[in-house]
Amino acid sequence: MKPAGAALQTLRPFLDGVFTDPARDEWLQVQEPACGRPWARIPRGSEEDVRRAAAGARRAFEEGWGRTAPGERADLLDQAAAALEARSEEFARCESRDTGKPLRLARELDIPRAVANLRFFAGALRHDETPCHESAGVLNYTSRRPLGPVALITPWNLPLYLLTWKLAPALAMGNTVVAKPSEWTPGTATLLAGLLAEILPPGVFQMVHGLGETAGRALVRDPDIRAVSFTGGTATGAEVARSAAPAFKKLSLELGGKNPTLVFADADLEEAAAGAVRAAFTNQGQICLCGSRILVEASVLKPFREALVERVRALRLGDPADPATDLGALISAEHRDRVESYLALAREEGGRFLTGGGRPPMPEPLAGGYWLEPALVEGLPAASRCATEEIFGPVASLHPFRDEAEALRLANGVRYGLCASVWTRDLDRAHRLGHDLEAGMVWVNTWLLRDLRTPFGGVKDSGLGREGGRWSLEFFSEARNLCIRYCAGDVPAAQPSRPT
Ligand code: TXE
Repeated sequence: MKPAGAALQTLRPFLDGVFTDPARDEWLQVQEPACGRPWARIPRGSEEDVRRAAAGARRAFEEGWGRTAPGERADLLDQAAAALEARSEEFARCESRDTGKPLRLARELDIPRAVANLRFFAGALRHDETPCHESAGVLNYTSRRPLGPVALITPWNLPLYLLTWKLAPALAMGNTVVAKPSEWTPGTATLLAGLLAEILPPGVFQMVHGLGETAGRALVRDPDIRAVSFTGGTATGAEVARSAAPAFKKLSLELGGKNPTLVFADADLEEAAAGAVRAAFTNQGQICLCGSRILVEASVLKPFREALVERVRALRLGDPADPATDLGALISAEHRDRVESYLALAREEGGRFLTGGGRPPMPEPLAGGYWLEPALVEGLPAASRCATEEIFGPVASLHPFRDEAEALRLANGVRYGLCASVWTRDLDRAHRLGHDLEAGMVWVNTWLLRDLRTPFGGVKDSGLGREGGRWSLEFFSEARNLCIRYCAGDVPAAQPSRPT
């Protein structure tokens, strides 16, 4: 942690291969959530910075990146993965300082996953195929073209993990990129820009800093931007969609969730309790996939509740750098206030706190950080605001159900539909629920077990589109068809007016 009064680092936009002064001399401070002290400043962000970034990305696209051989791009992504892996510890420390998350989590999840994203899409590109449809005397083949400059707008909860999740397929498919990391967590994106400066031609990766309402909004609207991949809140996603619509930009929106964890009496209850606690509280509950509603079959409510409470109480909050720490700080004072306003509302809505929900006393220098004890609440009506709205913090509610039909009704009874996790030993039930749950992803007897080849995304208000594996490659490219009619010996030429 930086001692009080130490000079702030200045993080600048990365444009055309170099860190550049912003157009306006207006700055925001970036705080270290674990202690509340500022450690850096970033530009507030302006339309001028965004214009420059997008125009540079357009130039780099036209000057050749869009026409490089796929094998060459795959090699560059592999180089980026190796360079990032070699500096994993530095990136993990930066991520932990910037987000308040445990260093152990950054070391074990965020940074290895960022490396895997780059490596995975290098491989996916090498093995990519496009279809060819043949009929008598006619050949239709599909080619994929890059879109041009694309915008990647990312949140503060998994900063490098989510940026590289979008960046790798975007570059793989031959697009150039303008990234806007969250104003709360600009650290690792800035480190990545420095790293990519050694690997990519200037302009292929551009990065602007700043607020959503300045830099983010201008980026979505910029005329050179052909697609927007956004991860963030549902309300912001709706605004991004409105801004992108008039120019028919391609859109991928990964938004919020209020995900259910369903625990049936036939499950291994110890494993289910461990899984439910991990799903609810990893990263302080600040992951769109977090299981913030725990639905449990009434016949096992009592022992399951006890197992849950014991596990939640055993979670250790503390210095993010301490390897024994399970939970770090929330991202900001404002965010903690918002989460606490939900805790107050939970009491009004009839919730009973089984554990947590207070501000823990922390020793110096952590006393000024944004700490909150993980909270488990029961007794909330299923339709209450706390049981249906995304809180995005260390808060989970517990709800009993009588049978599978009621479990399904409760699980589907919110406007979100990102993911669900089902704990049961009954294979028929697992398949039935996998089919009927309104969610983009269903896990059975696990949570957040990812295979990067699989589609990722939500239904209902959790988003639009899918990323992952070939879905990412499709999003970041335009499929085009070429139809060739030819005379093949005695085979009659196909009649163009009659579809095959
Ligand atoms: O996210 P925002 P915030 C949810 C969660 C959280 C709430 C708000 O419920 O409490 O969203 O968080 C940029 N045009 N999630 O305010 O505002 C912004 O600068 C273009 C769920 O941090 O959605 C940042 O880079 N861009 C989520 C990014 O959008 C705009 C993760 C996300 O910010 C913009 C984070 C605009 N008008 C929060 N306004 C998840 N799905 O994982 C903001 N931005």
